[in-house]
Amino acid sequence: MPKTLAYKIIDSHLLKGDLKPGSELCLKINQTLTQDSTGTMVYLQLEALDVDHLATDLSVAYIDHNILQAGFENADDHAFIQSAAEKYGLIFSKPGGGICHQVHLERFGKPGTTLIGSDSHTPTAGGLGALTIGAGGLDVAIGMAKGFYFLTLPKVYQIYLTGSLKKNCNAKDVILTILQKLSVKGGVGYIMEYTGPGVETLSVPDRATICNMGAELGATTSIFPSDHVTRDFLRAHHREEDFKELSADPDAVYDQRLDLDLSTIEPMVAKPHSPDAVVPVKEITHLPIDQVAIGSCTNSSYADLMAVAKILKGHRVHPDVSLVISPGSANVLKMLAENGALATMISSGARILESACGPCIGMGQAPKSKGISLRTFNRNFKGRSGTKDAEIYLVSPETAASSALAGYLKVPEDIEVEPVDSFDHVDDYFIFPKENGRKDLVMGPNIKPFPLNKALEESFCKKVLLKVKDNVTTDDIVPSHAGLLPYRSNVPHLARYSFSTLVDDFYDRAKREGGGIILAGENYGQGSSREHAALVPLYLEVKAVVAKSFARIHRSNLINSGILPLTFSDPASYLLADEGDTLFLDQIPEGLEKGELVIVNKTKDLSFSVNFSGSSREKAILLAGGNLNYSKTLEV
Ligand code: MIC
Ligand code: SF4
Repeated sequence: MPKTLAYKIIDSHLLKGDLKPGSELCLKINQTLTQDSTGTMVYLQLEALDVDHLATDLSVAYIDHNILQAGFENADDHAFIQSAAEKYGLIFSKPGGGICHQVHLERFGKPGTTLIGSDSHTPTAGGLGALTIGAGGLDVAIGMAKGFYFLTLPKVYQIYLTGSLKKNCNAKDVILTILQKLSVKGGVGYIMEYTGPGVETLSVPDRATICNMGAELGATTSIFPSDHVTRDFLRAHHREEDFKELSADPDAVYDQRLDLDLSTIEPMVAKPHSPDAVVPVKEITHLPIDQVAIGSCTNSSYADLMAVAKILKGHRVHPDVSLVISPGSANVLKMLAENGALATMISSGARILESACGPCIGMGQAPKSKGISLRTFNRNFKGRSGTKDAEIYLVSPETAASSALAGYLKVPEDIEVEPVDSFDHVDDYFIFPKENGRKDLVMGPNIKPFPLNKALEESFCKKVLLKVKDNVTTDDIVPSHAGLLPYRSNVPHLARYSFSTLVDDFYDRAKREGGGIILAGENYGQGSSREHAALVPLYLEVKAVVAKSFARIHRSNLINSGILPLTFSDPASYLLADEGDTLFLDQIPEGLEKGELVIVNKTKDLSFSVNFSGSSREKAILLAGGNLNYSKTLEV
């Protein structure tokens, strides 16, 4: 039977299950990555799993998110993760080494392998022909401990590329165009697989940019074939031995198809506050801007930043604009320093930041009140920049740099960057595992134990604490910015800010009512993989979230925490309960088994049915009160 590339890799890593869309599989995992804002929880959970060695071929712990050290908290977390890396035999990438996805692409991603990471943009390395999936922290801890990962087999969406990009376009304009066509829900339940003659016109970093923002489509992952372009990239990074040619069978059958002629694409921009609010730049050109931020795991490669340097060369940033640039890796920064591009950026008046996530996660550079900021990043959710009333627009590095000079949103001129056939190889930020690692973990006072659930109850009667609309993000559930990120290892502190982008008093409501239920619309929990968006509700005794639909990673995180993710059997039932209503759920274990439960709304004196459409493993996890206890004894 002819196969898609995604299914070929899945098939070669299958430990359990069948290649049937919608069925649950167990996959062998070759690599894992973590970053620091989710990593503290991952290593606390790994410790709780009580293992003495890792089951993966390679695992890397990156420090790239919580970089500002305004107090001891972030530094404590870094020291903790470093000690865990040493204890368990992981590669540790020190702060300054770069953004996990960019560094992983340059140094470790391998065609044909599987990678899970505690970050939703882990699919970036799909640009190398690897199957790379963002997962909740506990799933990554289990991946390291046991070498497997459970996945509901997605369908495969073929994106058939023809033509080649115009000289003023970037791969960012491709994925923005796809987001415009398909929306932030368009990839839900799919792997996006890129095929067609247009593929070979895109470099590996271009492909990585496209795969990176597949996360914004809601896709499980995105993947490109591994071809001569991949070989050249790996050779330039001095690891040609990692190359393996891979593609779909010519007559592979896909579940959906989108045709895209790259030569018709033009510079695009995502308007506030969603990555799919996309229009061509030319439609809103002359929008005055206050800030331009270039970098992030989407657009911080050497080629992206060289294009920026070329545009800036000999010009000065507009007096009313603050231009900040964060190179994706120490490697990229060193090359820019050596070839003079860094000097060009400085001469234009740019502010150069550390190689890290930086402003993308609100770690500094919050715009001014009502500020308009153009960013080469992947998310523009309200408040994520650190300024609640700021307006964030997502663009390519070329559009960003041209606009920084003009002072307003501008269609960039044509630009060409010469390819590089040999990249630097900066090893100085890695600490490689030693034979006899340390035995203890370094835990500062900011590291608090994570909450654990109890076995599932027979029934409960709880109030609706909050009712929200469609597309609520994990940035809403647990906001992240420079003030809160230092508390990622301190769930009780984070809990105080839960849902604060939407309401002022969620914490008080939850404390007053002794927990409760959340009602939601479509795509609840889109965005970041942060499992804090489940751990905080667990800490606040949220028992169930009833939604029209869930985003994949957040749904798994809820199950891992023992919180019921239920869907309305009839979406219209969303109207049958309101904030403050008392809901009664009875015979819950039986209902889970059947896949259907009845909710009695005692306040309104009516009832409606909800579904749980999980696997038997997921039901067992919920019954056990979460995945940690369930997994301790599990072998495949
Ligand atoms: C993000 O871009 O939202 C993050 C920060 O990288 C998250 C992880 C986190 O919340 O720590 C992600 O995308 O998973
Ligand atoms: Fe970091 Fe931003 Fe990428 Fe998340 S999206 S990993 S915060 S650069």
